[in-house]
Amino acid sequence: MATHFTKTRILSRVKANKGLWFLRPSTLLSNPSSPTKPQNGNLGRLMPFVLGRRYKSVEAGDPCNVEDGDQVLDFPGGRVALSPEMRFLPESAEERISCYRVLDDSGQLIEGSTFKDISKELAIKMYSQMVTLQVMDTIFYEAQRQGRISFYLTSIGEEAINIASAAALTGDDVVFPQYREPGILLWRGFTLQEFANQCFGNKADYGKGRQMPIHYGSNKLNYFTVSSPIATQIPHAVGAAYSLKMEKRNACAITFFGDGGTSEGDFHAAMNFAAVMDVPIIFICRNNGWAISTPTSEQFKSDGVVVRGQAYGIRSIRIDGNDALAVYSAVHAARDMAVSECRPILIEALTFRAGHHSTSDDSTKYRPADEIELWRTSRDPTARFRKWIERNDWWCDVDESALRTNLRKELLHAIQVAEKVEKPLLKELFTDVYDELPSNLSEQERELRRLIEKHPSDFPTDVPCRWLVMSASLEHLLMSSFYLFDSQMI
Ligand SMILES: Cc1ncc(C[n+]2csc(CCOP(=O)(O)OP(=O)(O)O)c2C)c(N)n1
Ligand SMILES: [Mg+2]
Repeated sequence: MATHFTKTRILSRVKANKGLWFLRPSTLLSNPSSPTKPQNGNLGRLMPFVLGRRYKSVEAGDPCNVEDGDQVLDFPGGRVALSPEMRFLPESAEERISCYRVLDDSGQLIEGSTFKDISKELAIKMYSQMVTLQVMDTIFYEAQRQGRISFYLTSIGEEAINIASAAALTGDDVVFPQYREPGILLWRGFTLQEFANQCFGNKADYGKGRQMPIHYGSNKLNYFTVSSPIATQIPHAVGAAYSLKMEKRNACAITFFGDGGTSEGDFHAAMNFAAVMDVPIIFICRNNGWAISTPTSEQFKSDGVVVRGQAYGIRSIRIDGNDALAVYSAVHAARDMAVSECRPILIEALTFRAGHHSTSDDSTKYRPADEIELWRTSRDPTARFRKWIERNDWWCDVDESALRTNLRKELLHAIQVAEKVEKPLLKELFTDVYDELPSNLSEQERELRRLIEKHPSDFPTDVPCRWLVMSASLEHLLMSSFYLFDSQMI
């Protein structure tokens, strides 16, 4: 059944049936900055803004495959070529999107690969920090097992994504992490002592001991504090990128998230906003195969995450996340495009979570041990990068053992110091959200103090907290002066 349309017939029929308006961009507002005549109150004031934005969206949709003589449907989203064929898009492309790689498994450069050159100094710094991350993970993990900290989460297997992406950014770029990216902080100069202070929740922790271990953050280093609810950082990053754009800063926002994070609505809203607002941002998805015990096959049916970029109108690439040179080169190029063209870029880095999800997880319960072993040994990103720097004669066994021995010593020292530092004041648990403490929080604070007093053995003894000893009736009498008294004491 062939149907023949003419451009005018189609347009007039749709107009008549749907009551829609089809306007060419030029007819919408030839000069978006010249306000239309106010018609009535608020609406009149809003008109220039609304029309100005609509004009842009029409512009954005213009296709490149419309040729002279084609039958075309002109609609507010742009011009589309018409087709007499009823053709559904297939649910997937015939071929999966390929993965950009520079180093093979044995650390040898793949012939013909394009990558950004790095100096010996930079390569050694990158390698040393990947090792630092490994040693840090081993020691903090052991500290958790010994009961010295309450929780920990390693980045084992994802050292290249952490360090090589950090190396490709500048310190002005604002980072919004998920939680498996402490390597960026490390690269920016967060000390082992600062990591230890946060994990031990002591007085020197910038979060004042109010967060679980690994929820690092640093104002100074442009690294937003880790937030437990998955994917909430992604729209925040887009907002920050928009503000960088408005302030015309020579920087971008960069946000990290896992494959699991892409199943949250926040991911989709953020991608769409970033594309429509043309903001300088890099989205890096660490597709490590698992969201705790949920495999990617239960997260999405699409060809991974990279294909979603195009659906939102975002330039995208899939890379080997265990190849430090590929990560460095791709993030470097992405940053250039994001900043100079003011546009979002999506990077899907394929990797594997080679450790348990966290200290609350045992991944051998839901995945084969030999698969974990394979990724931990022959596919380890740090070992691969070491092979490359050794081939260049930039590294040897003596350097390796000196580095690891020193790091171990430094970390053990940092832990010992962190453990001895006082805990933050109990009072701090309730501050920094409201200017003035609301009554429900004051009540919670009083209740907590009463509980600690009643059951001292159930609470840590190293939280400095002087008790307000008072009987219930006396407390009642003094209620009005309580806040003043309390805030001066503790
Ligand atoms: C909104 C929300 N839902 C569920 C959780 C529980 N949770 C914590 S981590 C996680 C898995 C996230 O997986 P992924 O994004 O792939 O990151 P990965 O751990 O693999 O690095 C889940 C479901 C949470 N923290 N927040
Ligand atoms: Mg994951």
